[in-house]
Amino acid sequence: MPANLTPDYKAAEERFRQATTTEEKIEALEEMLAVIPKHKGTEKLQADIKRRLSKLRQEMGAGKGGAKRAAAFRVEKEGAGQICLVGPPNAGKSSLVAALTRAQPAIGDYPFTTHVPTPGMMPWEDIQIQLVDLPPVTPDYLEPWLPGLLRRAEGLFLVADLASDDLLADTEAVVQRLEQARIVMVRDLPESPEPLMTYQRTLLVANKLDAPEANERLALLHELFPPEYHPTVAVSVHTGAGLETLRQAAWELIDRVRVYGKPAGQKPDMERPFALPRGSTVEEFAAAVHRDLPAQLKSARVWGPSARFPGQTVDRDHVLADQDVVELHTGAS
Ligand SMILES: Nc1nc2c(ncn2[C@@H]2O[C@H](COP(=O)(O)OP(=O)(O)O)[C@@H](O)[C@H]2O)c(=O)[nH]1
Ligand SMILES: [Mg+2]
Repeated sequence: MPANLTPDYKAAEERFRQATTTEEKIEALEEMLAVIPKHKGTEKLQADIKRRLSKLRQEMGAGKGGAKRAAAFRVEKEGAGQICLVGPPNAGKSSLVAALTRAQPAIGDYPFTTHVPTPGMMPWEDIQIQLVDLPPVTPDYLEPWLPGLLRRAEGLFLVADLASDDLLADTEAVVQRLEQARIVMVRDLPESPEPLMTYQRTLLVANKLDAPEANERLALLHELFPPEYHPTVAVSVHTGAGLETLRQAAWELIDRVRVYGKPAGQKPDMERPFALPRGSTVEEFAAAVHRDLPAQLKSARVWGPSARFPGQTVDRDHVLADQDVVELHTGAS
């Protein structure tokens, strides 16, 4: 079976080849393992990556508690998608995560309050989106584990501080620092990406709209980051302004569709939608339900936006739309 390795995988593999430190190598291998298509054709390769990873982790761990340290910085993905919050110190990243989720990251007037990634789940309609609060990024401060987390996210919030006179310089510094780490914040993923670069869809979140002169600063921000290239949502955690718009924008940022499963002859399960990348097919939905399903799939029926009429019979290449209901038929049913 062909391995069908994706551009993401190849970029991570290239980073691995060029890595000079053990930490960089581990980060690249973890990324390779995270994005490698999981099927029979790649099983050997997966095992090989795991072997190399555990060897490097052992090297790191010798005397330094490296493995344990690394685990503290990993975030188990949950929900429909993961958004990481990056920004300068004090912009309100932790306040945003606290306001939008039930997580309670430390909030402080002093910078560098947050030292480890702190995830929380943000409800939106019938799904949840994972937000990850992170330490700040400045020209001379970037946690070594942070770029790896950003690469694996489904999207980023770049949080800017409308109460700060250093708004433009601080925000631009984050963009620059991440580009040095080969992460480019974009509105849309490029059609011909540069090798070695990771592109992340990013929403500029301008916080503290309640602050004096916030509107003037927002206008300046728009000049440096024109909204047509940098989608922007202005919010205030303190007054709640813009937070509903932000939830909606977060859903659009992760670029997923919700698909509801329907067992043959039964009502659809409207409680727990599957969230799949936009453009996913019936076959990919089947794989998300169970890894063995695509092989057994005979036909499928679709109700909802992508169906020409309710209950249309479609083949496995049919592209699904948000809020489709899908009934999968296997050999047995
Ligand atoms: N005026 C105002 N202050 C805010 C707002 N959101 C957060 N803050 C304050 O900004 C400071 C830094 O917040 P924090 O969430 O710790 O920022 P972080 O360093 O980006 O995580 C705290 O004193 C917050 O109370 C807001 O919407 N308006
Ligand atoms: Mg914080």
